[in-house]
Amino acid sequence: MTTTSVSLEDIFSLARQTLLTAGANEENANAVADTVMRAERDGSHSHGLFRMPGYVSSLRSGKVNGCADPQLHSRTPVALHCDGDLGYAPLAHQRSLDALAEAAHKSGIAVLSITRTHHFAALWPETEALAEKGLTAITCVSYMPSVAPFGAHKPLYGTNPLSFAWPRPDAPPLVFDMATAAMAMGDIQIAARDGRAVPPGTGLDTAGKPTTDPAEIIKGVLLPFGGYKGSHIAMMIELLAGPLVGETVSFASKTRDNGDGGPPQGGQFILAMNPTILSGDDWAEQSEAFIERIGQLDGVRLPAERRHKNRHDQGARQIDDALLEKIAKII
Ligand code: NDP
Ligand code: PYC
Repeated sequence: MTTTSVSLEDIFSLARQTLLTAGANEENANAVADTVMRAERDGSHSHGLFRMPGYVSSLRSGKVNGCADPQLHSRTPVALHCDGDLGYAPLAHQRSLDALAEAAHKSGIAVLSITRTHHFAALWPETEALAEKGLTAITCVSYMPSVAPFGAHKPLYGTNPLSFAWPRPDAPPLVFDMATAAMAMGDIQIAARDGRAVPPGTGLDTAGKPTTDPAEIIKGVLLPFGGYKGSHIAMMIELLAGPLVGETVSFASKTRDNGDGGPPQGGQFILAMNPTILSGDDWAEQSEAFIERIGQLDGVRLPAERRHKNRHDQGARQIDDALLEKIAKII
């Protein structure tokens, strides 16, 4: 694989220009391009420029509204809803997360349900933004059937990511963000592109046999992480990001999807909690001692440490030439 050095500014401009060319308006293009640039900056490669062909094909097919005008309203002081207007999720986040934070700061806990949206990114930008405001946050989305429930050989659950963030007074938030599939679909696709085998236990081929060949898994099915326990977390996410918020579960999302390669219409569940109201002013004493204790153990690294370290480097990133060529052809 050969690569080219591209500055963070140019990554943003490339993503923005590509989205504008595909029909997005300024506000939507800027919101998505910012998410793409931040993914490349932090080293979330499967959800940065790699996703541009999918973003573009769904704009061009008309499945995604590139001029979406997401609308936020409060159903109660602690139950907020954003109608995404069939656009990509980042603009809905920009228009909703401050209000969610304000509601949680005031009432101790608040929920944001997002419907009629298309999420094709990492989830940490949402939880991390809330934790940077002193809140603890949980979010999840579903996808399209690509994961077999434990014991099955056929896809029913999406790759269904879950992100959690905890605020720290004098350090960046503690954040994890993970697919509940043994591997995110984006990482499987990158492994297939690069001709790399994946670990045993990642998925099955079309005959339902275990395989480490990512191309066979793409045709077959992914497995949930952690056996039946991960499978149940994936099931919970289907319910939280679907029926709870007023959207569909993965298999129903697929039924109305046009198969253009971009993300399906779906929902997002975001919960924000204020530790000062729920616990008291000294909430951080115990959590800081706990987090420090984890970090002191030999062989352990905290989730998000890798991303935050990458973030300190504001220099150019190495981008796969084949991907740059693919994006250039789209424009
Ligand atoms: P990873 O398995 O790479 O990482 C999961 C989490 O574990 C991260 O918080 C990561 O922190 C942390 N981590 C990784 N390795 C270690 C380690 N050795 N020790 C301690 N912590 C570690 O993520 P996935 O491949 O499961 O998911 C990748 C992305 O795909 C996520 O951002 C997810 O949101 C996205 N996704 C999006 C979907 C969508 O529908 N929009 C669907 C599925 C996935 P760190 O980041 O610092 O490495
Ligand atoms: O990597 O599984 C994935 C994924 C699905 C939608 C966006 N990313």
